[in-house]
Amino acid sequence: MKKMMPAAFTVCLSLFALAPAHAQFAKPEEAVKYRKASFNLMAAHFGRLGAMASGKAPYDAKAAAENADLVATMAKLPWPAFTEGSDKGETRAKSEIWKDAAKFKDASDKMQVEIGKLNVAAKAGNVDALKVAFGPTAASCKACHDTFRKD
Ligand code: ASC
Repeated sequence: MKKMMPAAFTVCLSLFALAPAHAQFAKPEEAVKYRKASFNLMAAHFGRLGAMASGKAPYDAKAAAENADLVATMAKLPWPAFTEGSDKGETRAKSEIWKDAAKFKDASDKMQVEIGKLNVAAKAGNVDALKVAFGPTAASCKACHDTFRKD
């Protein structure tokens, strides 16, 4: 099948894969919508883990593993959607994100590291492991919000 793929089509595919992130969004509003969607889904699944970690919901090992996987997947998505010009409109993103891009990247990397640990902990099959990992992960979310999000 691969051999039969016309060269031009292969070139097109490679260009698409290498396209800069901003090319994925036709308009700044679309980038804003996309990143909000990923953050909202992340928060929904993170919240379910939080409910288990705090004892507000019964611990369910399978649900913990599934929710942590979803959080880890969602955590990869928002970053390319902080495109140039998408600091305007219906967004709580502060201009510091663009002014201090290295610091923002650092904060988002830290959060993804914590989420990686949370994902491992959520698969340990006991609520204590989840509790240990949940706090530092929530703190890494908050650290970014405190600096880079309005309100
Ligand atoms: C959540 C959620 C966040 C983080 C943050 C942690 O459940 O929606 O944005 O935790 O509040 O401080």
